[in-house]
Amino acid sequence: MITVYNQRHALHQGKVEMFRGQLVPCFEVPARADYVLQELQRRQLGEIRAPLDCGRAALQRIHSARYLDFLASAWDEWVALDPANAGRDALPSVWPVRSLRCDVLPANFAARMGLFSYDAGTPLTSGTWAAAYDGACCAVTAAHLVHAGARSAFALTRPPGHHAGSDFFGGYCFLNNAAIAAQALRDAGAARVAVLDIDYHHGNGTQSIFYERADVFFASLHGDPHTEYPFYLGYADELGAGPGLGYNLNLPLPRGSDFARWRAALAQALQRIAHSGAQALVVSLGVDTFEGDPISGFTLRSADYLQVGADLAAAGLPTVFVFEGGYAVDAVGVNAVNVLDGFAQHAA
Ligand code: Q9C
Ligand code: ZN
Repeated sequence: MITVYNQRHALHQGKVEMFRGQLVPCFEVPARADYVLQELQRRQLGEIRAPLDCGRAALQRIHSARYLDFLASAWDEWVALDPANAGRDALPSVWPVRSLRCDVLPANFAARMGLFSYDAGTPLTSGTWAAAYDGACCAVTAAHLVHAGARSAFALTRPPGHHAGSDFFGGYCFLNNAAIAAQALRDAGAARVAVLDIDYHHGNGTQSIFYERADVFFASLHGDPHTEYPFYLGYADELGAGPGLGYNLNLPLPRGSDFARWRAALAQALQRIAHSGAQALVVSLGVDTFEGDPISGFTLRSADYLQVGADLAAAGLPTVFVFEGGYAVDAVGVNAVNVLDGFAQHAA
């Protein structure tokens, strides 16, 4: 398993997120990726390399130009408002809901923060753009390695990506690394690609990006959005639309679900992926399904992740893994690497 590691991930270092009326310390911290890297090295799971510069064009296959322009200049605009902002994270606090306009690009910075986001839990920091850009390049580099014949590759980066849509950030995500990888595989010549999202939270960004497309099948296992973030997407009746009808699969599971129940849903998703005609697989690898995760509600144990990797390998597809959530920091390295190790041990 080759790992493409984002050496600049720690440039994105949020201080606080809004939670129940208070600013609380961020759950999505640089140590998460450090622990995964450490565990990869400890178990000598394979070569670790740096990403190639994929260029803004690869990002623009998924994200709108005005959103990328905003992200690239947001920090400078934030500091220009008040030099004291240099020591604070930027968080949105106003959003255009139903009946308000999304087509007008306001000059006001706070108004644009809201236009391009959907929650107040995703701080934008001085290094967010640099870290997210290099992370997207890790995903593209991993996709190219797999397209060139590698059985699998792992994009080890943060911030995560699966909640980010074509023109919005949220859920700790800015650029949708998994979607960018899937598109890179398509652009390299794979006729059909599947994205399997096993993070605890529904991958609303990825779903929305591919919802009307038949060339990218999206499947997600996640906490039931009736009770779990991101609440407003991820229900079982979302099947895709237009040409994409039948190419979206949501398998919401109740909070508290154990590995047996989760694994049965995984089998269902893999069966649908097998029937989708996908030539390659992108896995949004979140390990916030872990029993010890501080913000999630499933009860997977560390050893279960070896089995998850084995099940994914049995699908037999060239596979790009993209790191997403997982907030039990002490266990995130073992859990994520268990998936990769289980895969590597069972990959033909
Ligand atoms: N105080 C990912 O796993 N907020 N994003 C939860 C916790 C949002 C998770 C509230 C969770 C987003 C990539
Ligand atoms: Zn998550």
